[in-house]
Amino acid sequence: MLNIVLFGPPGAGKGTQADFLIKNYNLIHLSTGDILRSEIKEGTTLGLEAKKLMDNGLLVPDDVVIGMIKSQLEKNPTSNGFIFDGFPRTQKQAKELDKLLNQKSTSISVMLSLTVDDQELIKRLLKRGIDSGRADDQNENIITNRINEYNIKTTPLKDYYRLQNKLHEINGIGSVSEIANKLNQIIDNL
Ligand code: B4P
Repeated sequence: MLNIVLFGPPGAGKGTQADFLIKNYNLIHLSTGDILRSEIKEGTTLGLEAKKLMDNGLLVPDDVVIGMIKSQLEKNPTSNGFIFDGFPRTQKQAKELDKLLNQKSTSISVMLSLTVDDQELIKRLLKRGIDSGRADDQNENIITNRINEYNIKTTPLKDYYRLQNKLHEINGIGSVSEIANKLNQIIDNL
């Protein structure tokens, strides 16, 4: 199985690149952000609780997102592999993901980490806020909170995967296709 952690700060291009990877490698795309947004749209209790945190740029509790990923893994027992987009975001999430994959006799193959400077991230997200109306992309203070959450709680995960020789860092500035080509090369050389 090919299991990819697609990593990077908000606005780095994770969702954008995931669209190419799922087609090229026939993988299942699991984006915790997308799952949470669909819970919000359906007005579930989980969605209503998550919305308060997401609208302020804060992370949703670990147990909530771990439960979501667990149920998606159970729903897809025969997949070629998964792209984890926006998950894990904390050490606890990373450890639980390892346990869940271990139960399926598999593991993370690679972490693809997109690096983009804060100024570019803010520019991209404010633009998406205008184009899509996404609540957490509309306000620079909320975007800054998301970047801070990433720097404090999520960046340490690079070390978690670096220690396992799974971390690959890629410059996330450039055309979408240039970046997609770089990701493909890394995967093809695994
Ligand atoms: P996510 O949905 O994961 O949102 P994101 O970090 O903004 O990344 P996304 O994938 O959508 O954007 P992309 O970089 O592709 O998370 C949203 C919220 O959900 C979090 O703040 C948190 O509250 C909650 N959450 C989600 N997962 C969680 C977890 N595991 N634990 C706890 N809480 C969790 O693209 C951004 C923009 O850049 C797009 O408009 C795109 O068109 C543009 N872009 C992409 N590539 C580009 C390029 N090369 N050049 C120029 N623009 C580009």
